[in-house]
Amino acid sequence: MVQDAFQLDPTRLHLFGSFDSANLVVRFILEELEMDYRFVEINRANRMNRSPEYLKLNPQGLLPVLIDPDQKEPLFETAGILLYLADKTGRLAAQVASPDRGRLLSWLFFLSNTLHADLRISFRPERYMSDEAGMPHLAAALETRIEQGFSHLETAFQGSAGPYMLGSTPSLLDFYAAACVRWYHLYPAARVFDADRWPALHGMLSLLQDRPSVQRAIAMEEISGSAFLEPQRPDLDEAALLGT
Ligand SMILES: N[C@@H](CCC(=O)N[C@@H](CS)C(=O)NCC(=O)O)C(=O)O
Repeated sequence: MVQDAFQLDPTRLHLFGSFDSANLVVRFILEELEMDYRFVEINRANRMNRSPEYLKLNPQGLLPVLIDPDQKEPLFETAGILLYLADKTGRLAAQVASPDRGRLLSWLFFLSNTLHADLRISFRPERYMSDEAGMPHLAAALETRIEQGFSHLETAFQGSAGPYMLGSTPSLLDFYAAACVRWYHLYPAARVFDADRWPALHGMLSLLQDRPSVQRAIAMEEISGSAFLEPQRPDLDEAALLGT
């Protein structure tokens, strides 16, 4: 079974992921770019992401991984994969030159190493700290940081000609920010994204979730309901959620 997933077609892109996980962001981009690729499901419930075969692709055992026959090595880390796909196709970021290039890079790295990273700690704080008594303090600090993160994004959206982060058309940033909002709603427990507090971001999400690429991607990831604004918690085996 594990072996089959790693029998790759040497002529095609392969996206490794599990439904409704970080690979969703990469799927948005692949669909938006109308690229040909094969999705390889990695079942986290049976720890397939910790199998020796998968660890050869990403030593962290994290999803997503993208394999492109053009590259010597598998790509991991969501933001790196996104920028790679943009560069490969010349769209959704690659075409963004000075004077907007700095804005693109700053916010892409902010999404990756601050907002996504803080969300990830909030999903599974016990991976970062064993002191039960301190756990509520960590959770409260993360809530503050994540809310500040959305407020920083809101300010940036308000400073754009809009409705997207870089103007009238979506870029990598919008898809990545939208996925962060989805995760904020769903994990670790239901949270509400405050439309009054973050209106420009909310406006972008309502446009983005109707895009055909997003609709296709969520269907493929077996997501029902709206993608970003009123998402439904997936009906997953609890084990599959470990380490979301
Ligand atoms: N920094 C990584 C984080 C990816 C990540 O958090 N992946 C989760 C799925 S949403 C995962 O693979 N979890 C499995 C685990 O932690 O064992 C990235 O941006 O790609």
